[in-house]
Amino acid sequence: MGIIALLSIRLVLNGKITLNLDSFHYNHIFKNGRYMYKEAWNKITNARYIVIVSHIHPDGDTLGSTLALYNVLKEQGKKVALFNATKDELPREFGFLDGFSKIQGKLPKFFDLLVCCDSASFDRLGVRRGDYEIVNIDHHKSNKNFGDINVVLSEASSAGVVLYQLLKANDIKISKKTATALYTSVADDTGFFRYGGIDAGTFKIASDLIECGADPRKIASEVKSSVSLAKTRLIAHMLSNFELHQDATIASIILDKKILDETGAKRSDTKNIISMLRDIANVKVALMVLELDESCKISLRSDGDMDVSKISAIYNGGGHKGAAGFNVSSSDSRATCKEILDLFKR
Ligand SMILES: [Mn+2]
Repeated sequence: MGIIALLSIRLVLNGKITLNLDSFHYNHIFKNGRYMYKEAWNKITNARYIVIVSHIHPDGDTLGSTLALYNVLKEQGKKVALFNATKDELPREFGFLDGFSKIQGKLPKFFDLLVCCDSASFDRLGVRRGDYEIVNIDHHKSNKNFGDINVVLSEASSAGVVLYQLLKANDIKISKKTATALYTSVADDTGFFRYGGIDAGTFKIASDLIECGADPRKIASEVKSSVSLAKTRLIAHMLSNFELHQDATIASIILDKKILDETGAKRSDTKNIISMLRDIANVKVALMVLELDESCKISLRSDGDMDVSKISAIYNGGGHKGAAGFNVSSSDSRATCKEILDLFKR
């Protein structure tokens, strides 16, 4: 054990992974180091039937990374299936990715390994525990390490970056299909290279993915230029009805069921539109309250100065410094909005 640990320390120091020196101990190395990359890949290679799961109400990061892994494993001749528990709400702008049409809303009866990407907790997967093992690939600081193997790099700007590191550490060739999915994951989770821990490493990875065949212009156009009319109407509603608070440093919008009905927008159409309010000059934090059947879904975005994941943590939600989300078990969207706004007064 000692020798392996020492070897891992050396490999990690020589590698590109940044370690937090405060937590420089066994567990950290075994969770985040190269040793873990090998372990994770062995587990995947030795599995007989793998189900790759994206999180509920998926975004470009979870879809891009799971589809990238799907393509890699297909190319290796593995038996593999794709699952999403909210299949009816898949955002269609990612439909150009290879494997997208193979995503199923039903789990296969028997499988021995579940691999998930971009899911901070098990309940985000929408599946039941069963007789299978889990490889958890993620970049959320709040990740609960619920897998049998957890490849969690909290400094990574997207789950796509973590999967990229995992593939590279295991000398896996990245095909054009895989590169396209990985680039989409990285681009989407950084708002097309604008926020969320982007650094030189992110650009190096993007550059390598372009060399592997990803077409940045085509991907940007597929993801960014396919907004439905319903979503456009929802955005129009948001832009004419948002409210400002605290010297116009906080912007909020409530989306009730009525407005979703009127515009014809689906829940997936509300994804990320809140960032438009955060982008208003002077606004530091944007808040969206989405009314659901018996709860409200809260989305927070900040310009980077304020850590909105701290608010999210109060409600057991997850997220990052600049983007976080959680549910509040009240269907009163107005009262909920006020309750969250009050938290910023402290
Ligand atoms: Mn992500």
